[in-house]
Amino acid sequence: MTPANRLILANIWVAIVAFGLGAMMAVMQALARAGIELPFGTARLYYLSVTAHGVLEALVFTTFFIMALGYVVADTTLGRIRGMGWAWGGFWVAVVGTVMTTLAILSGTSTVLYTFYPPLEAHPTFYIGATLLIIGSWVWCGVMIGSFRAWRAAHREERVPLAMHGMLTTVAIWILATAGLAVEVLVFILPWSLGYVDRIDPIVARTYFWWFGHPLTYFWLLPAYVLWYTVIPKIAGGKLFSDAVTRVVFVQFVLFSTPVGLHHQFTDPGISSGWKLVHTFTTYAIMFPSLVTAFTVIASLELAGRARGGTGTFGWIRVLPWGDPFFSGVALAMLTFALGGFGGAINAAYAMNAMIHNTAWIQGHFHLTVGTAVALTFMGATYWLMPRLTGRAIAFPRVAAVQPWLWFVGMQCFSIPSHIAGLMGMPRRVYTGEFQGVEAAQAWIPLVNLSAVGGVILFISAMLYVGVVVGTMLVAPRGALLPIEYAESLVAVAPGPSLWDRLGFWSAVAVVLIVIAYGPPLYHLHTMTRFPSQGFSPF
Ligand code: HAS
Ligand code: CU
Repeated sequence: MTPANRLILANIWVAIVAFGLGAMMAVMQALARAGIELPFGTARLYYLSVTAHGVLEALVFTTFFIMALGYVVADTTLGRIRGMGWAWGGFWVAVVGTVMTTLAILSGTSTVLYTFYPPLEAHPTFYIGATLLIIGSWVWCGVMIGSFRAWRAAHREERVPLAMHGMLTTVAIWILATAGLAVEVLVFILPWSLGYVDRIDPIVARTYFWWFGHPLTYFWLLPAYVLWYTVIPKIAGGKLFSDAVTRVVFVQFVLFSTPVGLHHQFTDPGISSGWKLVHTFTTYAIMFPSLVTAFTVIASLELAGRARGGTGTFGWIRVLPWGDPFFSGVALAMLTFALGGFGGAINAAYAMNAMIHNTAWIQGHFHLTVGTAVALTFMGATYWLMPRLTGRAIAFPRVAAVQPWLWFVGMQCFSIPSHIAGLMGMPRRVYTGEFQGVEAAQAWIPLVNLSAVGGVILFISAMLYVGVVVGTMLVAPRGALLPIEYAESLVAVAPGPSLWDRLGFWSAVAVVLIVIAYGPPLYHLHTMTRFPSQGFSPF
């Protein structure tokens, strides 16, 4: 095995272990919510489990998988990864951080959910561990940029390969996003958690959190988009519709996804409605590149379907390689994202947000987006990567072929009732099966039960995924390595670098936009009379 593949697999393994543990937590939650008596069915364990699930899936699984994908793309498009020593160093720092945070959660001292909003207070090791995970990911950013710069020095006249362009925009978004998190954790949370100051300002902390938290969702999404644009057309037997459009789309994500975050705080006091409106505009702007993506990926799939002999208005869809778990995983992820994106447009509207904020709708929304558009793409990508990294064919191919469909069915079963229950007023993050017999809540119960059925289907799908991957490593014989190939563009690619390749420049523009979007509301918050709070650890 090549040194690069060893590094990539190490990252994938951490991702999969986190995913499997997180999935076990999730099924307990779904059953507890459905009122099924479990020996561990106490509020204390419920919230501990929600915290572990959110952190392991949304922060650990995603980050390690994205680092792995980044290395795959750098290695295959640039020819090599520069700074392998750094890459391993960053990996171990991130692993140590993950273990620290996970142990802090499992010890019951850090039940603060994945958003860790103060004044909920965790054990300091929770925050220190999370900081190490982020530092590890910054090293990954450095290795990605270093590998690119070394390649650029030798290829001055060439355009950066498209998949790498997408990955570099992901890196740019991550650096810009984590700057907000660094302020929140280093300036506010750590001194408070370590006892140097005894109070913390919840709104100020949340505002820095969402500076990070919103672009975080695009840090998750863009690596999935890299696969949708640059690999899936190839797998489906066609071409990417347009390389040029794709480059512009990725740059738009850098510009529009970073000066946004207040749409998570529409109901928070201390931030003026004018600045909330500014963030509403940027939120709608960020839908634009996804709408272009919808057009481009469907056009690319149609090209593939027609190349495979499909005819008629919809005949090309039927002939696509639905039996290939990478393809079906991604296609089902895309279909689910169409629904999740529609919900996002509702969240983003100030008035409609008031109906769904802090309701079960939100968990419905993000399980369609990060939980399926992203996670199901990554699961499918694992089936694509394993034979290409290890030379082993996927074990249990029939199980692998069914697994994405189960995820899709389970997720619709989980998320659609959550959306409906949210519209009916059911709060998110509330632990109770019967809602203390409250009259208005009785109508939610069948929906919660249906969600729990979805949760069980998702759990089965998750275990099949882990089973196939572990089985592949244990029982599948080693053969020749399959190549990692990227799709060609239908529209010819312009030869030399253009303005759209100048990611340093676009990142600088994004910094200006962040200063405009966050400078005045933060200045206002910091200069108002503040009422900081002491910490709370309810469990
Ligand atoms: Fe969101 C809350 C608005 C996208 C994740 N979001 C969340 C939270 C998470 C999250 C985790 O404005 C909860 C945070 C918490 O715990 O409090 N979201 C949006 C908008 C979009 C959006 C406007 N969200 C995402 C993505 C996420 C994600 C992506 C993760 C990866 N979201 C919000 C708002 C809130 C929010 C408010 C706060 C709510 C509140 O009150 O708390 C847009 O980016 C969506 C654009 C997407 C589209 C869909 C394009 C469709 C495509 C597929 C086409 C292909 C097809 C395949 C159909 C316009 C690209 C065809 C297949 C064949 C085989 C032919
Ligand atoms: Cu957001």
